[in-house]
Amino acid sequence: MAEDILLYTNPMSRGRIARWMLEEVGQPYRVEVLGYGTSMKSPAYLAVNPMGKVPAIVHCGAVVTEAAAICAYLADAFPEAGLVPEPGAARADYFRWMFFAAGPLEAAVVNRALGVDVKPDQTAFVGYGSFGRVMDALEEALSRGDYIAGDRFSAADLYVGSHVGFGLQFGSYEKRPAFEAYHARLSERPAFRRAAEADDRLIAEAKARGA
Ligand SMILES: N[C@@H](CCC(=O)N[C@@H](CS)C(=O)NCC(=O)O)C(=O)O
Repeated sequence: MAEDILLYTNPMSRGRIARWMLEEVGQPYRVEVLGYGTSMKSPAYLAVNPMGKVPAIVHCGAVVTEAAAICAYLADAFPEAGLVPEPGAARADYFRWMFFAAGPLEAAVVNRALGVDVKPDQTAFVGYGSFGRVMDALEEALSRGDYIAGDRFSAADLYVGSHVGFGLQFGSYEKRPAFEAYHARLSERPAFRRAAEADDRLIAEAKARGA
């Protein structure tokens, strides 16, 4: 059966993660680019994602929102792409670090960028504890091998690696050698390059139109 996948995105967004994942699974997909504050908040799109945020995908009628969920969903939907480790230690790390990145890691980085100050006596209550502890845990996990879950690239690398890449690009992560080496390794992937080129092309076209 021909797969029917639609990606709602904006080239300057976490939609870049979903596009990279689609390129990794190698299935054809269509793209609908949404504008911030405009089509992203239209009634038609709010019916897809009531958050009015990108990315979202629709696969054979099923809606998936949340970049991490999109990665996990596509990895499961297309097992032939080999992006989910077999059950066991690598699968445990796959779930562990994907959820870590979607929860504590993202919250710690965003809160820090927004100047939210977590006092030492509040760290037990805050899910990420402290920014420093999150960064140290991530660095330790990335120092164990080339990939975060077992000895092969998986959707967990794609998701965690996207956060590391954004963090290094926007200066919200320290340039620790383990982060830089990991990002350099992942960005050599042909699917990453294809996705980045497609999104960068959209950005250049919008710029040329004066949008
Ligand atoms: N938790 C969501 C976050 C999605 C998100 O915040 N997307 C931003 C772009 S990176 C967005 O659509 N912002 C538009 C808005 O909130 O109006 C995910 O991981 O997919």
